[in-house]
Parts: sequence; C-alpha cells; structure tokens
Amino acid sequence: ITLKPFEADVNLDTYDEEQVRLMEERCILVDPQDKAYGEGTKKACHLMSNISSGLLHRAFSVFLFRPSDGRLLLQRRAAEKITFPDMWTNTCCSHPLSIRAELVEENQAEGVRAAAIRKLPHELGIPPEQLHPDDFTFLTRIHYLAPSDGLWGEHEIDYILFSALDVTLDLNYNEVSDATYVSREELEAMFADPKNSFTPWFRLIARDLLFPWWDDMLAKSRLQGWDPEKGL
Ligand code: DMA
Ligand code: MN
Repeated sequence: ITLKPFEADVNLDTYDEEQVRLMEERCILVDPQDKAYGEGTKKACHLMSNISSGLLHRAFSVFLFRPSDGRLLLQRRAAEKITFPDMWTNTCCSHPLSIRAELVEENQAEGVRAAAIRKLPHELGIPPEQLHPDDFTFLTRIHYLAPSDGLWGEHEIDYILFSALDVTLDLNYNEVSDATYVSREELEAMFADPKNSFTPWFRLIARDLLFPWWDDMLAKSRLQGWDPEKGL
C-alpha cells in the first residue's frame, strides 16, 4: 500500500462512523509563526506520531456569553468524539478548513470567524441567521500541544474568539452530549469537582486568560453598552 504524506495506517473501525468521516476534513497546516503552507487531513493532524514530528495546524475556540447575565456557554463533548471524548469545554472548537473563505487572514481573522459560523450551527444547532461575523471578536492566538490518548492529540495555533450573543440551541448529539451556561463561580465549582473532566486547552485558557477578560466584560456595566467591535 502507499500512504499519503503524514497518513499512518491506523484502523478507525472502532470509532463512530460520522466522526470517522469528519477525519477526512482538510485542515490548514501552519508553521510556529502561523504561516499557512499547506493542508493535511484532520486525521493526519491529530495523530501523535505526526505531532511528535512537529506537525501543527490552525484551530479556533469560541467563548459565547449570554448578554442578559454574562454566563459562559459550556459544552460537553460527545462520547463519539475521537479526541477528548466526554470532556467539558468552551462553547465550540474546531478548525478553519483549507478552502478560500476560511483561509482569509486579513480583517481580524475573517476566515477563522467564518469557520466558527459554520461550526456553531453544526455542533449546537444555533440557527445561522443568529450569527454574524461582526459579533465575534478575535482576541489572541495560543500555541499548544496536548495528548488525548496514546494515538491522538492536539497541536494547534488556536484563535480565541469571544462573543456576547443571544442564541437558541438544538444540540447535535453526535458532537455534544450536554450544554450549560455558567457564571464564574459555577465554573470554579465545576473545576473543583473531581467528577468533571475538562479539555486541556479549556483548562489552559481558563487558567491564563479567561477570567480577566470575563471580569472586564462584566465590569463594563454588566455588559450594557459593551461593543464587541471595540474589543475588551
Ligand atoms: C479542535 O476542536 C479545536 C481545538 C481548539 C481543540 P474539536 O476536536 O472539537 O474539532 P471538531 O469539532 O472539528 O472535531
Ligand atoms: Mn485540532
């Protein structure tokens, strides 16, 4: 047999059929300076054998807050997910694909914001008409590596997007088993309970970045007059 570059001969038969299909998506390969240089399948990008050789791709993490009370929307990843199943995490994470609309780096990461608007309906069933690119603020990028199990892991330049937006939910249970809005105190109580497990990137962002931004947002007169365009 001949293997495509980076493809390992990994048997996916034991995994969920739909999640295996999604492993054929084309992710954007980047260097550590986030310069895009090519594409690789989602499967190739998430194999630890490739990650250990330095393979890195572009991703995004959405943090969506409810304007009425400033609570953050969390999701619990479905048992069907191949990487990091059953873990609680931020509102929505995925990858911009190697397609023209999602490769656009200008205009405050336009391509990544387009990818977020594609995935929020897919994972959480948010009607697309409730989502507009201008409602998402690109805050920063983080570079991180985290193993999931022996075989799979993450190695990404992750774009962090914030939004304060009223949405309706209709969960895709192949992606998400539960979703809940939490205050800062409720999130800290969840972190303190050993029965809950969390994705490594959400723990990292919560530890280093989330709370000051969240506090800032709440402080700006309980979200009144907060303008996502102006950032935080
Ligand atoms: C990948 O998320 C992105 C980050 C920031 C870890 P994911 O595994 O939920 O991707 P997808 O929803 O496309 O499976
Ligand atoms: Mn990834």
